[in-house]
Order: sequence, then structure tokens, then C-alpha cells
Amino acid sequence: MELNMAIAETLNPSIAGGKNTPRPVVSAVPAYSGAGMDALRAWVDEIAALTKPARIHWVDGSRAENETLLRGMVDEGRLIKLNPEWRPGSYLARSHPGDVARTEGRTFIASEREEDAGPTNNWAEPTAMRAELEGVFDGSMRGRTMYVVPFSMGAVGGPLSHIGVQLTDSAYAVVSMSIMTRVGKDVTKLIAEGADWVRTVHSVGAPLAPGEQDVPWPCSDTKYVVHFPETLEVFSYGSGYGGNAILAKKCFALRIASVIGRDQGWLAEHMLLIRVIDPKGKAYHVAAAFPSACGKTNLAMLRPTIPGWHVETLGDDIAWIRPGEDGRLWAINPEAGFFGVAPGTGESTNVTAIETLWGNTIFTNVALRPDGDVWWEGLTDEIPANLTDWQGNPWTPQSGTPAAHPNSRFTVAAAQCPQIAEDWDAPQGVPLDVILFGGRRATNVPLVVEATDWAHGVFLGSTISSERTAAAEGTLGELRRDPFAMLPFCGYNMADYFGHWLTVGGKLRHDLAPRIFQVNWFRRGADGRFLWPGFGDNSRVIDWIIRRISGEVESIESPIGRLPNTADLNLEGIEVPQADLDELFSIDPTSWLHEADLTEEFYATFDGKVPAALQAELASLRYRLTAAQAAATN
Ligand code: OXD
Ligand code: MN
Repeated sequence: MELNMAIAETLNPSIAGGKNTPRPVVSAVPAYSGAGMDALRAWVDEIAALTKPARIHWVDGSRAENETLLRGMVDEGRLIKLNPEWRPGSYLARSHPGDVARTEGRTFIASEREEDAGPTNNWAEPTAMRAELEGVFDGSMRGRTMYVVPFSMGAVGGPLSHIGVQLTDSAYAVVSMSIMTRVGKDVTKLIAEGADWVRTVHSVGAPLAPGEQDVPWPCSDTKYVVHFPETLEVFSYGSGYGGNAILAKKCFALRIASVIGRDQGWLAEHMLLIRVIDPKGKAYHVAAAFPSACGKTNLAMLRPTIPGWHVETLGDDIAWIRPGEDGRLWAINPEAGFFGVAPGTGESTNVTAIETLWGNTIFTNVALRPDGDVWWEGLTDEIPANLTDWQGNPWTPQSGTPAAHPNSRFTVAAAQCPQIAEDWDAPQGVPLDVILFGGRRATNVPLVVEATDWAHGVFLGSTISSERTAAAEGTLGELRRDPFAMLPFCGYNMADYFGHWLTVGGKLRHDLAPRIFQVNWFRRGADGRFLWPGFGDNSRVIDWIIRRISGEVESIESPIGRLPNTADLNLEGIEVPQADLDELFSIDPTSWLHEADLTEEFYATFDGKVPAALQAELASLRYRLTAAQAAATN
């Protein structure tokens, strides 16, 4: 597909890439000038000289351009247009069966010093990695269009925002980036005017020989997702899927931004962001970190079951959080869309998400209905007849495989969410009142516990973990550590990251710092039953938290933090037996001492770098637990 050929120009011959490589045809270069623009063009030329695309298109972010791209992808068989009667402006993409998720094993932090990547990241020596990448990217875009995608995370030009450019040979990545970020010429203008920007390069790694027939989802068996934190660059190769291709998301807004935040005194977090409005109309802002599969999107779009409470969505995945001059923490959602997991999202679990997906959505790897709409497990109780599965094969419940891939996704603009806050993209963000850390724990961790102070809250964040739920993922019941839900997303040594959290806390006004709580919706009774109904009823926990920070209710001291008096929980309209409530908050000092041993083992993996303040938290936790154990046996 040729875009905007009327304004095509021929590229600087110096980048033609040798006698056998025809010069790429270039379209839609914005007419800005200045040193910033020169630097951008020089970089585009440099990457084009390496990757040797047939065409280069500068994305202007216009609606017409987006429509041309989508139409082209349908014509080329890369997207299926859904029936506009059910799902206007929406498309289905089917990935290669081997390209269905982020590839953590092939994700690298190429920092100068190995210890700056830390034990939770794959480290690569940067000079050697650059040489390796030059090899794999050499000619990787042959026969394809290289798109130049200028994007802003946060409102364009906002005080908490950052900008970047993604070069990609995937039109799917371009249309996805256009939903997930603010893409357009106004970003290029900022670059031309001298703004700092992050360089990201993406290739699906499937060059086309002349006349070669393309496939709907090109990708490569060889994959790399490499971050250079010192030079703020990302190189991703071989995958067209999600976080491997939408480089603004996990690669930039978390891994690279966490490094920028470390250096500039702010936090890039894997957190949802909501505004909770109490029955008196007072608004509170809550940021919450949850590992995958812990109901994060559901909480981001919570519909409280208790009368009088409202939740407005601000973000579902990432928050950038900065101390303000007023001594509070201010947060933005840097993204512009939701890239959510489809399976399990349904009328009964997340009606807001379902309403958000009414149209203008790109679905990937979900099932197709014969009427041209989509379906996935959990969307409806009833399974529609004659489905086509995510790989394009006829499917029935007897097929023995899921109709939609378990990591199938929807990509949709945040603005389509019916409960999005009116000011969700306000450049200055919102002041945070509460930070939540959650995991999926069948045992030990109570429904909610309040940190005694900031350092204790950081300690709680550093110990987030979930039990492995299936033998295939490891030993059943074994803890999978996911501190701050950032394990795969922290761009530097996580021990330094814990220290950075302590430092940021030190810059806040003691009385205005957000209060930190740990939550666990997933505790089970001895009979294996969930003890807490979850979903909309999680608003009852938020209600207690808000009344707690407003000074309306007292808490009970326990060895692991402050617990609610169960009589203070608003349980009107639901039946939770007192025995279940007691079990939800029961603390067994012996198993908690074992938990403390596991935390010590985890901390030991950081070679003595875990901050002394957190070691002190661990020591005092043990002291309190030992005292409680002694009291229980006396
Ligand atoms: C995501 C993730 O895709 O956290 O958001 O894995
Ligand atoms: Mn996420």
C-alpha cells in the first residue's frame, strides 16, 4: 500500500544502502526545521540504512491516514473487518500461533554495568548487544514500509509527559500505537523545537524478497526486546504482538521511564488509577499495583455495589507519579487506550469494559462468530454456535482447546470507557490519596491491611507475590514474587528501585503522602472456597480504606500491619458469615514467620543491595511475629 504518494520524495542517496538496495520512497515528511528535526531525520536515515525498507512513511496521526492503513490491512488479509452492525469500526487480527505474548526470556536490559540491571532482569553487555542487533536488523525491513510514529505519553507538551518515536515495519503496530498513545505531527513539532525524545525501533524480522507473497502476520522465530537505559533506546525484533510491538507501553512507559524517573525523582509504575467518589461527593484518587490475572482491569472499571459510591476510571495499567511542590504525589495515566485481556471479561465481571468495546476496537486472537462479531471465553455464559477459533479453524466446545487465545486482547481508546473521568487526560494529573498493592494469595494475606508508614508500605510493595495456581507453572502453592507488580517491567536493579521509592517518600509532606494498603481478594477457606465475593464488592474494602484515611474508623494493630475491625466493613446487602470474616483477617504467626524467611531469601538475591530500611522492616516484622507466637502458646 502506498500512502500519500503525492508528497513522496526520494530519500537522501547517502542512505541508499549499497548498489543492490533501491532507495526507499519517502512519504509525508513533516515540513519542520531546526536542530531537533535534523537529529530526527538523521536517525530515521540511519535506521533506514540498516534495515533497508522499500518505503518510509511519516505518520501524521490523521483520521484519514488511519483509515487508509486499516483499509489496506483488510485488503492485504491482515485484518478482518467485523460486522459494523454489531461492532462498528472494529477489526480482528490473528497472530502467528507462536507470537502470542510478551517474550520475557528474550527481554534485555543492556546497561553499562551488569549490577544496574540486577538479578530480576536479563542483562546484555551493550556494545556486544549493539553489534548483535546490527546483524539481525540488517535488511530486516526489505520490501516493507518503515513507519515513523511520533508519540506522546501523557498529554502532548504536558508537565508530566514524555515523547518518543517508534520506527516500525508493522502497520498493526502503527494502528495500535494510534489507540494507545497520542500520535501525530504536534509531537514531531515538539521534537523539531528541541524537546527530548526516546528512540524506539521495531521490526517484525520478516524481510520480503521481490515478488514474495506476504503472510497475514509476519514475525520471526528469533526475538529480541532490548533496552539501552543510558541512551534511552529500545530495539524490538521478531514479534508483532502487544508489548513487543507497541513499544510505548511496557518498553518505554515502564522500563525506560522507570530509569528516567529514577534519575529525575519520580516513579513509573505498573498501576491502575481511579477516582473514588464517596456518598458525600468527596473525591479520592487511588493507584493500585497488581500482578497479571489479579483483576486489575476490573478494579480500574469498578462499579461499586454499595449505594452512593462511584468510581471514575483514569487508567488501567500504567501510572507516572511525581512529587508536586505541594508535597503530594501527582499521577497521570500516560496511555491513551486500553490493551486488555479479553477472556474472562464479561457482563457479570466487567460490564464497563464490555460497554467500552462497542466499536472502534482492534481485537487480536479472539474467536469469530458467524455473524461477523467476536466472542471469547467468559464474554457470555452461552457459547455461540459455529465459532471460528483464534487460529481461523472451525470450533465447538468439544474441540478441546480455547476458542480465544488465553492472552487474546482488545485495543480500544480510553475515551470510549463510559465511566472515564472527564479530566482523565489532564496534563497535571491527579493528587494521590491511596496506593494499593495486591496479589493473588490463597493463604496468609488478609483482605486488607494498612501499612503503618511509608517505609512499611514500601516493604509491603516489595513482597507482593502470588501462589502458582497450576502445576505446569511450577510447584503448586510456591510463591511467585512480583514486587510492586514490576518484576518484568523495572528497567534497573530492583533493590535500587526499592530505595528510590523510599527516597520519593522522603520528599512528601508527612500528612499529605498517600497511605499505603495491601489487598488480597483471593484468600480461600480450608475447604478451598473463596472467602470474599470480589468484583463490585471490592468497593466495600475501598469504602473502609477511605473511611480510614478520613479518620472515621479505627484499626486494629497486628504483627503485619493495621487491620479493620470487621464490624466497620460495610456488608449491607451481602452475606459473609462471621467465621469467613475472621478467617479473612486471621494471622498465623508461624506461617508468617515462614513467609518472612522467604522474604529474606528473596532479598538475599540482591547481593546486599536491599535498603537497610527494608531489612529493618523485615527484622521488626519477625520481632512482632515471634512475640505474637509466644503470646499464643502461653
Ligand atoms: C499487560 C501485562 O499486558 O501486565 O498489561 O502483562
Ligand atoms: Mn500490565
